[in-house]
Amino acid sequence: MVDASKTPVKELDAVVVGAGFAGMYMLHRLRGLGLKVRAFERGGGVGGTWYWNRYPGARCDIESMEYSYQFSDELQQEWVWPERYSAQPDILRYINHVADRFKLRADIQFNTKVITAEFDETTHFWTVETDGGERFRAPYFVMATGVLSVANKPQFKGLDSFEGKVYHTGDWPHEGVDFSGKRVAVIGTGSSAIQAIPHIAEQAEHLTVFQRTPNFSVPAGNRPLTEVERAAVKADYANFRKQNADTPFGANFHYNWSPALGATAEELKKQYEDRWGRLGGLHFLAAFGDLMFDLKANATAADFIRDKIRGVVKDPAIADMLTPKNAVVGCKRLCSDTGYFETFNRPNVKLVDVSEIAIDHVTPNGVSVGGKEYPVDELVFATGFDAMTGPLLAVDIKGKKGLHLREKWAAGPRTYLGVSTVEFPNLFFVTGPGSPSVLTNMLPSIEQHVNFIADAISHMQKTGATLIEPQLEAENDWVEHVNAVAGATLYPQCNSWYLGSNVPGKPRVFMPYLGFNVYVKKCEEIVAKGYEGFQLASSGKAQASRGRLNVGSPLPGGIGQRPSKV
Ligand code: N01
Repeated sequence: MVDASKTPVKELDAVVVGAGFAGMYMLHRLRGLGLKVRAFERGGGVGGTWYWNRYPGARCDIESMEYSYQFSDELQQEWVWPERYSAQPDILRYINHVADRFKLRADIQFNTKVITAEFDETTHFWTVETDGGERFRAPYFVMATGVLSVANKPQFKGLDSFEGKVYHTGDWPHEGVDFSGKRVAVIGTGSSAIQAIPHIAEQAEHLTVFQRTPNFSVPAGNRPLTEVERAAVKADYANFRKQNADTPFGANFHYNWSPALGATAEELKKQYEDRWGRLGGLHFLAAFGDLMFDLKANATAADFIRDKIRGVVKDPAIADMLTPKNAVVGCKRLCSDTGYFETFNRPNVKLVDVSEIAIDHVTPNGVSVGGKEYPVDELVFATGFDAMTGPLLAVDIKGKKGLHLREKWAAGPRTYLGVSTVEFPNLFFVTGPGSPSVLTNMLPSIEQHVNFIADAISHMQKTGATLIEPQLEAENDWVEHVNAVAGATLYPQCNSWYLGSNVPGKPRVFMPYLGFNVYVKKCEEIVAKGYEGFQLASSGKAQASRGRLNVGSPLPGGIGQRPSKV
């Protein structure tokens, strides 16, 4: 083990953690400001989510022509997306192309984890330390670590005794996995499982799926893109992007804003059938304007999907197990599939309900539920992630007066705009908790955040400021606003990872902000008012913020807690 305190500290202008879509664009923008930047990436290559999630069937649920960078028109004009929804290898190919085209690799240090970061109140510099024992010092520190990059892997009793191989969808072997002739188990039925299960079922001798909660899923409607379709978007890409940006999800979901409540049976059927058959996937949630606001409206969508499941799955008992009861469509992320429900008609697939009786342990040769052992050769965890806060708290970040970020956020994350947090000056999050991020097309969200951060840094350089930190009042107001917006919808009503409820012991807090277009406008207003809600100061002349956290005692509640006043 290298003693980091003895290694010389290398000087940089900015440290970026992560080299996925967010980290790469951050690096590009900061280099454009003339800064000496280094991005640290724990993986051996670029791509983040798309580097790690190589499970069979991994595919994006946002359309390819939208799930791509827009900062370079040459890039968006020259790139050719083969399919309507891109498969993981195509996205990884794209992001590697971007790394080469903009010569980003020279400033990315791969196979390197940042493990600690500490702010110096005198110099206004951050010092970060890597797992290789290197130390770097820089005035700006950006966490571009993604929102779904820390795996949630339940530690079932006996797991270590399992004699076969164990995989997690979010950390899939690069060489792929051949399940031929194997008895495979998949634990979980979220988006990752729903994409992987049809592929594994085709290859494996036998597949057992352990389902704790059935999920709503809509056929993606994936198909090759035609040259005519690509050309139509490229003919006016800027306008296409602008129109999509002016929506709550930052995506072209063909919104129909009229309410489901009051619609005739024919109108309901027409919208839902069109979105089930032609538009597919997440377009389903944009069928009516009140689906995420009114339980009765939502029930019309839920009933439609339930009928579809019963129509597809031949065995009524299995269809019933796969049908979400008393559940709100979209409350958990709506899944997008290709042949998921059909897979349960296969003779080599078994569905095991673990909602009432949980998996009690793993044996050397199988999975045991309620005393019954299901024999298995290989085990796939499709059990999701410690979302949003997990990747940020994986680094031990120490702000003013030695306050640890995980201490400050013990009762849930608190941020201003999802970009920054009081007591941690010059630290920026890309798509942090309190930002629209996971409820949007991630690419425009990432670009908007990166631009906001790069512009703030540019502003600091022009004005001579060496410190930027949100004011406590602004942060408190933002947390309250995020809560108020979420509280007016159906989103906080279920046990989703948006609320952290998939990770035992995690504070139940609704983390994302709802409304991409509103958020962007708010950010623009804040900038126009001279970074309203932030304090900017020069080294040695830092103003006291308008309030002060009680260091060491976490605030009672974070983003997603019910507001005390609305
Ligand atoms: O993870 P999840 P994911 N015993 O948390 C179950 C994005 N994504 O990796 O619902 C038994 O959704 C858990 O059960 P329950 C997308 O944003 C996008 O699938 O908690 N089961 C659930 O069924 C997505 O939402 C794409 O009761 C256990 C599953 O594991 C996000 O990533 C593709 C368990 C986890 O589902 C995460 O999706 C893939 C236990 N102890 C992912 N613990 C696309 O773009 C957990 N589970 C299409």
